[in-house]
Amino acid sequence: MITLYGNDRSRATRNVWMLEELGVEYERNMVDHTKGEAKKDDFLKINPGAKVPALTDGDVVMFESLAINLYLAMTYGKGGLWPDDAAGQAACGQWTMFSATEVEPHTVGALIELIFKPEAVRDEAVAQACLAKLPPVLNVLETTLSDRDYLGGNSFTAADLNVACVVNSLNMIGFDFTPYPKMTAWVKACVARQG
Ligand SMILES: N[C@@H](CCC(=O)N[C@@H](CS)C(=O)NCC(=O)O)C(=O)O
Repeated sequence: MITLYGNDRSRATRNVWMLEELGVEYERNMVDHTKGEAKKDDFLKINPGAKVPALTDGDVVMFESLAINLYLAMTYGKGGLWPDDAAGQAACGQWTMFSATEVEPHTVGALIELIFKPEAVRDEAVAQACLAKLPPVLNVLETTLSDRDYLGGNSFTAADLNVACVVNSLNMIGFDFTPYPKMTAWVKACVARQG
């Protein structure tokens, strides 16, 4: 049985999205990182870094949300969310790394300063600096999606899920998506799959 650790106020939601796409059975352990539960000894055996999400699947023990999604796709989504061909698989790797290194540091940086931190200690200048990094990154998505419906080509794969879950988080701060019409249509279509 697969167990996903982390509650719905964490990045575990992106793993729930993947698990639901794949239609595999799983159970949740709602470790609440905001209450220090990720620092307890039992959880530290799963992620010594004391962060959620994490996942166990038999002998497989994993952390890092986007890598968990790649594992799930390549294990349970062959020929679908995990393409059969090397080029499609490499696209999943490429876009996942793009999401983790080029997009998420700036989205999370802005979210922390605009909504996650207590108001008294928020830093508007840091938030704006993060937001200022986004246009060239989002333009990569806009350009890519100008001649295709999905990042890897004609069908929805782990590449789309792993980027869309990060880009969509910008809706939490009322981000202006109008300069990116193709990307906006794509992210809406991806998110709508969650029902
Ligand atoms: N890169 C990691 C980030 C994990 C992360 O920062 N998780 C947050 C919740 S979404 C957490 O557990 N924070 C606890 C802490 O930083 O002490 C991933 O994508 O899984």
